[in-house]
Amino acid sequence: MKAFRKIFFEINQPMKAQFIYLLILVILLPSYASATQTVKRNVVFILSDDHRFDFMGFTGKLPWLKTPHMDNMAERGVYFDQAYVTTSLCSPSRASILTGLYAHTHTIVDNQAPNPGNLTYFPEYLQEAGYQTAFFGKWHMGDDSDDPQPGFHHWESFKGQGVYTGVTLNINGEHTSYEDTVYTSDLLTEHAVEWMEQLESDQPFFVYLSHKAVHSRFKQAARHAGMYAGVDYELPATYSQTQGDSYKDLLWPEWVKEQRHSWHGVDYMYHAKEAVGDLVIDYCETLMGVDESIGTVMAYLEARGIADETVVIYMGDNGFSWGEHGLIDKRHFYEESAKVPLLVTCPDLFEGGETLHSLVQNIDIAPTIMAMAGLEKKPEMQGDSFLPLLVGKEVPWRDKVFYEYYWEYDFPMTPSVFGVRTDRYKYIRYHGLWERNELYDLKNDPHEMYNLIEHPEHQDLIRELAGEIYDWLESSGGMQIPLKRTIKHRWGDYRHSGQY
Ligand SMILES: [Ca+2]
Repeated sequence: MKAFRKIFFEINQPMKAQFIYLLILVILLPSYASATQTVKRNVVFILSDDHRFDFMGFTGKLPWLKTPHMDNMAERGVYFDQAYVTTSLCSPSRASILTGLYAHTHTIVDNQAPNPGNLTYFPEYLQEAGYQTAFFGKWHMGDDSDDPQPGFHHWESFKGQGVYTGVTLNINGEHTSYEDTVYTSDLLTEHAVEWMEQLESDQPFFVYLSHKAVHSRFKQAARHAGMYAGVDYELPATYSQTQGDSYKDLLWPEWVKEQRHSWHGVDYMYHAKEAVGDLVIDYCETLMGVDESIGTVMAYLEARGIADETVVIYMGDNGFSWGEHGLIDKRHFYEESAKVPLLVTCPDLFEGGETLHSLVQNIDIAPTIMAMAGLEKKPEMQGDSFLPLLVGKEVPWRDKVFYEYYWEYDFPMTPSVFGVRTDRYKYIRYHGLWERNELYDLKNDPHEMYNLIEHPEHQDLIRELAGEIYDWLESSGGMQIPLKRTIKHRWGDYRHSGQY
């Protein structure tokens, strides 16, 4: 001690200050470290294609629908009943999930738009943090390629939309074709489990299990064929208004009437004369394969003893209309198109059985999974981590979500759309055609039946919401309408087939 005192008093003043600072740091460091130390959670992210938000057993929307494993997730975890995509279309939404960016920022604004080559996918940050990462299934984002993508140690994918049976997988650069008897949802799940099984136990892992299901043309696993035979699909409240002229009194835009008889309308769905109810049954039987995939993953995690500590997220890439407004499919900004299922479980982190009403979006997935790994989101990311909401922390959160969809050459019946949705109102603004816009009061009109766009008492609100759309676009580099080079015959347009 004497020697220490001697040295301490003999050193000069600046050195003394430094010494004291270091001493304080040494004393404080252990407690600081334990306060900020975050467990690197294992994360399994299961993404389905075109699964709308309310077609799950526990929502009660369809009394005959069975999704026992989604129901189980809702019981074990949190169900977000206000989860939206920022663009309701496969490629833009997938790019937003992977980057945390809006479509006008990442620029993959439709299913044809090329990858700009300058995007960073959040699993790349997980790799840097020591994670083992793997991708299984549908990529379908920026170019029609099945090549391995950055961010994944293990890769299994197929080109474009993929197929339900007899798939050819690019597995880490090598192609393997499977028999027609092999159902793609099962195969991808099996491979994801096999990959988790071979990992060293001390490596944190991230699995991105990305189903082809339930995209059209729907094809159920053989074991699920006929399970809903004979059930009744109750047509939605807004199904019939464009059969005649009653939509005019409700102030619906004309494009909605026009689209009724098209690839994406109930009177000429996929250019065939089919009944909505029959397709809904195929869709729901196909969904059963996704539900069982969740069940298989959960059973594996249970068997390994890590079900409570692992974060499992189930989400859809966009919603789907089944007859609402006389439409099928997605792209537009009505609820069933823009809203997606979102379920999260991790019993070690938060209790189950809760429904959260916060407005969350696909751009929040990257920051949230990074937070699960103990990482801060990157400053350029436009979404936010909803981890604090899951664990019940009071944090400032957005009170509105924005929406964009850019007109596609292949499906010209849906116009470009910009929109904003608050907890009560939705304003939809069309771009590039002679058309009225829309305002809905979702509290009093959950089916989006009564367009309030002309109501005098709502003009101030409409004007304010229009301003907020422009504030959002201006502040995020979205004031240019993206134009992509497209020289081909239109794919989904029977009126102008064979024309450039
Ligand atoms: Ca999709």
